[in-house]
Amino acid sequence: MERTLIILKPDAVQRGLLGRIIARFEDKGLVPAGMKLMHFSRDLAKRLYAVHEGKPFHPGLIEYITSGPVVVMALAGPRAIEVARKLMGKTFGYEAEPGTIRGDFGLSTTYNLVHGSDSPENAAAEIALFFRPEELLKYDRATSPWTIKPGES
Ligand code: 3AN
Repeated sequence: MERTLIILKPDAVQRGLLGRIIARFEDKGLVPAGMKLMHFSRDLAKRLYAVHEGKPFHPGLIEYITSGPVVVMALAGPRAIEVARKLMGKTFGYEAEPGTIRGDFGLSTTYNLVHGSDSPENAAAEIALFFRPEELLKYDRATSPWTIKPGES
């Protein structure tokens, strides 16, 4: 089963949207494999956003992601990376389609509520930044056979 790394950013925590955002992923059938509440150091934030180093928005992005607690989750499911990004919607709230997390809850260029890995390579690297292998749980939810037909890929 594919895994993706999701971060509920400081605005999601401060606005009390954690439950509503996590529900979107749960409703879709993605299953939490790991979850923690953290306050990123600047060093950790820079490692997460190393690919954006040098871009004009990079300093603001580091400021934002270190400005308060965040929730970090590894989610598992078929095509979890693509599915999670569809649920999140386009990067900026004002462009994101209604029905998506960013489309329903955000309007900002900076405060865009969630992060989701964008490729299998980045998902593996990002998950390893936050979780030791033994912190990632493999289990079936009671409803799993009705979310994904057994044997289906
Ligand atoms: P996404 O989160 O939709 O994958 P990316 O990978 O293009 O978006 O950008 C990573 C993060 O960088 C975004 N989540 C957003 O917080 C920030 N970002 C990207 N472009 C801008 C921008 N022009 N102004 C401010 N922040 C930006």
